[in-house]
Amino acid sequence: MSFINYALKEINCKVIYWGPSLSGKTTNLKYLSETYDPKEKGDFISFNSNDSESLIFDFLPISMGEINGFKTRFHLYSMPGKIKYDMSNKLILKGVDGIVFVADSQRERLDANIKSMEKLESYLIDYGYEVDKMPMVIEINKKDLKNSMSSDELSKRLYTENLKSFDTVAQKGQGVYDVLKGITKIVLEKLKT
Ligand SMILES: Nc1nc2c(ncn2[C@@H]2O[C@H](COP(=O)(O)OP(=O)(O)O)[C@@H](O)[C@H]2O)c(=O)[nH]1
Ligand SMILES: [Mg+2]
Repeated sequence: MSFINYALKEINCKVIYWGPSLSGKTTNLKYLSETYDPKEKGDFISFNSNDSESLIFDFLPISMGEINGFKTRFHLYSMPGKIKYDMSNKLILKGVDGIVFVADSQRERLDANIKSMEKLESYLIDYGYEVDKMPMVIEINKKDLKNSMSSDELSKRLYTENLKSFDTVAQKGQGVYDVLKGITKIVLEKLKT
């Protein structure tokens, strides 16, 4: 749930990068943390699951300029994606304003993508969200690899043809900012209504 601080004139939104293990979620946040205007971002916090059993997500806070005199801040999170951390995967969705579904476009990861999407939907329903109304974009990552599926085919298999999708090579930063702009735009549009 976005948090509006009227005294400080700030809007805070929570965006989660969700997807199967190794799809490139951390790579997205890492790239943003390395390239975003240093004055407009906070510290990138990345918890490796080997180091810590309880804190296993990545976190990057960024500012995105002003809307109607309110400073907008986005708190970007990623989840680990491993079944082992199922409880934390679910908990991180609490209060979410927008989701970037990072799909691994390699054909052999199709099942993992589908399972991850099913999990996401069931958790959102558990929290009482209307899945259709949740701001969400699809990132089709690893487009540099030979066995990569087309965004059309993958979107069909994920039943997300109605959502905006972006082809990316997160490892090289390609498309990472398009995805960020895509999701923040939808989140802010929803906030206005
Ligand atoms: N070939 C290729 N590899 C990628 C791309 N994006 C990420 N990777 C690699 O995929 C692996 C998993 O990425 P990571 O961001 O840790 O995945 P996460 O589990 O979703 O956080 C790493 O070795 C990345 O370097 C990409 O666009 N193309
Ligand atoms: Mg990760």
